[in-house]
Amino acid sequence: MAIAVETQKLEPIRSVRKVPKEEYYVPGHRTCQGCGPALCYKLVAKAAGPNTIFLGPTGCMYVANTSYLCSPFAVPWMHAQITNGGAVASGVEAAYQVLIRKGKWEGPLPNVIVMGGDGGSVDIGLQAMSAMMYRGHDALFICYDNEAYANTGIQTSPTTPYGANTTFTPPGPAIPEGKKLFPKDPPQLVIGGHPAVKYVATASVAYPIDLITKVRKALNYQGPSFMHIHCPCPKGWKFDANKTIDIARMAVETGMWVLYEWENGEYKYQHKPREYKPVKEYMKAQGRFVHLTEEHIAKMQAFIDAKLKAPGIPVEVPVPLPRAEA
Ligand SMILES: Cc1ncc(C[n+]2csc(CCOP(=O)(O)OP(=O)(O)O)c2C)c(N)n1
Ligand code: SF4
Repeated sequence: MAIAVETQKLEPIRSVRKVPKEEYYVPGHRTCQGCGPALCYKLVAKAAGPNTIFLGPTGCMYVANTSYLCSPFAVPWMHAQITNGGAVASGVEAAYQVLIRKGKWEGPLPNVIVMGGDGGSVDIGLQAMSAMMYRGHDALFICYDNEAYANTGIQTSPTTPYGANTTFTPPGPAIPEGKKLFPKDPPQLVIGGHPAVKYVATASVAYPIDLITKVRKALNYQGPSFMHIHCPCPKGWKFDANKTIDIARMAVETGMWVLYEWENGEYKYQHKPREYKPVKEYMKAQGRFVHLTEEHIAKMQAFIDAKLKAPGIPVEVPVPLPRAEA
C-alpha cells in the first residue's frame, strides 16, 4: 500500500497536566463496573483526538458499547466482524488515501485504529490483522487484552494465562490446573513476521501517561503499528470492580506484564521494577486462579522468571503433550 498523503503529527504527552481534557469515549455504555477495556478505550480515544476513526471487531467493546441508539463514541466508529478488523481498517485507510489524492477530502489522513479483543486480534482476527500489516496500511491495530473471549462468557483464548479457570478450561479431577497451555506472545508474533511494522508497544491501563504517549507515537509512524494493552476484566478474572488498577499494576510489579517499546528493531523498557514481586501475589488476588496448588504457581513463576531474563523476547515454554484420547 503506497503511503502518499499527509498524516497527522500528534505532540508527545509527558505529564498529567499535558493530557487533553477532551473526551472522545464518553458516558453511554453498558460495560461492567471497573471494566479495563473500557478505560483503555477512553485513554486511547483521548490520545488519538478528534480526527480518528475506530473499527470495532465483535467483542465486549462492540456489544456493551453499542446498545440501540446509545453509544459512547464521540468520533466515527464502525463495527467489523470479529474476523476482519484488519481488513476493514485496510479498506478505510485505502479509501481515504484515494479521496485525499483526488482532492475530494481535505487531509490529513484520519487516525485509523482497530480496537480488537485478544480473540479479534491474535486468534480469530489474526489473518486480517496480519494482512493489514503485511500490505503496509497506515493504521494502528490495538489488542486490548482481557485474556479471554469475554463477551461470549469468559472462554479461553490464546492469551489466557496458564492455570486460569475459564468456561472452556474449568479445573477438575482430570485437569486440576484448568488452562494447561501458556499464552501466545502477540508483540513477538507481529515483530517476527511483518517487516512493514516499525513500531510495536505494550501498555497497561495502570500506566495511563505511558499508554497515551505510546498511542501517539504509534499513530505518528507512517504505516502499520501494533499495541498490546493489558486490560483487567473484573468479571472474567473474578476480582472486585474497584481493584482494576491495582491488579493491572501488580501484573507489572510481578513481571506478569512487561512494558516495552520495539522501535525499528530496538527494545526500550518502561516502569521496570528494581525487584519483581512473586507472581503468587498477583495470582492470589484473582478468583480465576484460586484452585491452583503451590506446584502450579511454581510452574508459572518459572515461566515468568525465564521470560524476564529477556523481557519481550520469546523463551521456550512448557508445551503439554497432546492428549491421546483428545
Ligand atoms: C466468526 C464468529 N465467531 C464467533 C463469534 C461469537 N463471538 C462474539 S463476541 C466473541 C468474543 C470476542 O472475544 P475477544 O475478541 O477476546 O473480545 P472480548 O469479548 O474479550 O472483549 C465471540 C466468540 C462471532 N461473533 N463471530
Ligand atoms: S466482561 Fe470484562 S471486558 Fe467485558 S464488559 Fe465486563 S469487565 Fe469489560
